[in-house]
Amino acid sequence: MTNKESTSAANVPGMQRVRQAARRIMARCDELARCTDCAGEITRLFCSPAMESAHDLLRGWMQEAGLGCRMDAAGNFRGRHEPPSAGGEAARPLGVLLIGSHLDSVVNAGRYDGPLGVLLGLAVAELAAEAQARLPFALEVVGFCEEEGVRYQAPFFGSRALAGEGAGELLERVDAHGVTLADALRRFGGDPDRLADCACGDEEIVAYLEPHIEQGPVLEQHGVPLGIVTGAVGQTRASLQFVGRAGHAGTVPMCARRDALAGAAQFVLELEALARATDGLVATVGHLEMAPNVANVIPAAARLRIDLRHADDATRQSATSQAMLRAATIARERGLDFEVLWLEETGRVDFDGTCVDLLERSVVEAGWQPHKLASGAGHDAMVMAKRYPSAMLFLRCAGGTSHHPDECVSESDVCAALDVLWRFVEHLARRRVARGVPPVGSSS
Ligand code: HGY
Ligand code: MN
Ligand code: MN
Repeated sequence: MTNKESTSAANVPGMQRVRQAARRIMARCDELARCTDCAGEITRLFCSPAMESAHDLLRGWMQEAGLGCRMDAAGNFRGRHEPPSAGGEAARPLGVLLIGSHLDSVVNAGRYDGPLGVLLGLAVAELAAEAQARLPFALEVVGFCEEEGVRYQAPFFGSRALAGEGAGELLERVDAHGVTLADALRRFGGDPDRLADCACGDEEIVAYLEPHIEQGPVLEQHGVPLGIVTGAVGQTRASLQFVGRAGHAGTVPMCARRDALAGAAQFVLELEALARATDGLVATVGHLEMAPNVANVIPAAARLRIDLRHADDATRQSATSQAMLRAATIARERGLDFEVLWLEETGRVDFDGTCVDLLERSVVEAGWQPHKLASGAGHDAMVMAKRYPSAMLFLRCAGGTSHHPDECVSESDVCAALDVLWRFVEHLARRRVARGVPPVGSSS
C-alpha cells in the first residue's frame, strides 16, 4: 500500500530531507553492525568491546548533530538536543522527550533490532536541530545498554536504571567468565554505585517513544509499513537445573540411571505441550547446558532457561506454576534433584492512550493506513511505561524475521517512520503549548 499525498499541513521537514535521513539511518545500521564481539556475525554484549565501538560511532554522529552526549552510570549512551529559544541560544526547556531503544543484541543477531530505534531517534533530533524547531521540550536520544540480557540474564538493566528501579542482586550476577555485572560495568566506565543518577531527577519526562521493528509478520500480512503498538505481553524467565548422577554409558543399566538430560528433555517436551494447549501462550527453552557433556558419560546435570509469555498475566503465572509442578514431579520420578532460579518477570503493559492516539493521528496524516497491535516481544518501553507516558512505533520487517542475520527493513519504511515520528513530535509540542507550556524562550 502506498501512502496517499500527505493530508496534513503539519510543518514536517521536506520529504527530501526525510528521505536523505532514512538513507543515512540504513547506512549507520550497517556501520553499527560491524561493532561485534564475534567476527562474521552480529553479537554485541553488555559492556563489551563491541559496545564501546558502538558508543564511539554514536558519539561522533551525535556531536556532528550538536547533541551533548554522555554514557550514564548504567552504561546507557545518551544524546541531548536543547531546542533554541527566541534569541537563538539554547535555553533550558521544560521537560524532555526520550526517543530510543537498545544497543545490545542477541547472539548472531540482525542489524535492526535496537539500533534502528536509536538511529531514528537521532534522526528526529537532527531534523529538529536543522529546522531550528522551537520545541517546548528537549529531545534525548537513548541507546540502552542491556535489553536482551544475554551476558547476565538481566534484561532491561539499562531502562530499569533510567526508570529509577535500581539493580539489586543483578549487580552480583556473574557472566560465563565469572565477571560480576558490577565489575564489568566499572571496567566499562560505568558506576554501579551511582545507578540512581541515571534517572531524570526532577525534570519532567514528557514521554518515552521507542521505534522498533515488529519482529513478527502482522504488518507485512496487512500490507502496511507501520504499526501503532498498544502494549506488550508479560514475560517470565527462569533457569531450571536437574541434577542426577554421572556414570559409565556402557555399564550402567537403564533402570539404574539418574540421567539429568533425559529428565530435562521430558520437561521441555511437556512445556511445549502445555503451550500448544494454552491459547495465546508461548514457551521457549532457548538455552541448555549439560555436564560433563561427554558422549560416553551419563549426564549428571542439565541446566535450561525458560521464557514464557502471554497477554494475560494470570494465565502466564498459572502456566508457569503448572510447568514448575511438572518439573518437580519429573525430577522426583527420575530420582533427580531439581531447583529453579527466577531470572525475570515483567507484567503485561498497556502504552499511554494519548501517545497512542497522537501516533495514530500522525500515521493517518502521513497518508498510511493505521494498524494497531500488541507486542509479543519485550522492549525497554515496557519498563519505561511503568513510570512515564510511553509508546512504540513498529516498522514492518521482512517475513517477520528477527533475532536472525536475515532481519531486514526497507529504506522506504524507515522514511515513513521518520515522517510519522516527526509529526508525533509536532503534535506533542502543540499539545504542550495548548496546555500552557510555552515553547522555549517565548515571553510568558
Ligand atoms: O526477547 C525479547 O522479546 C526481546 O527481543 N528482548
Ligand atoms: Mn531482541
Ligand atoms: Mn529489541
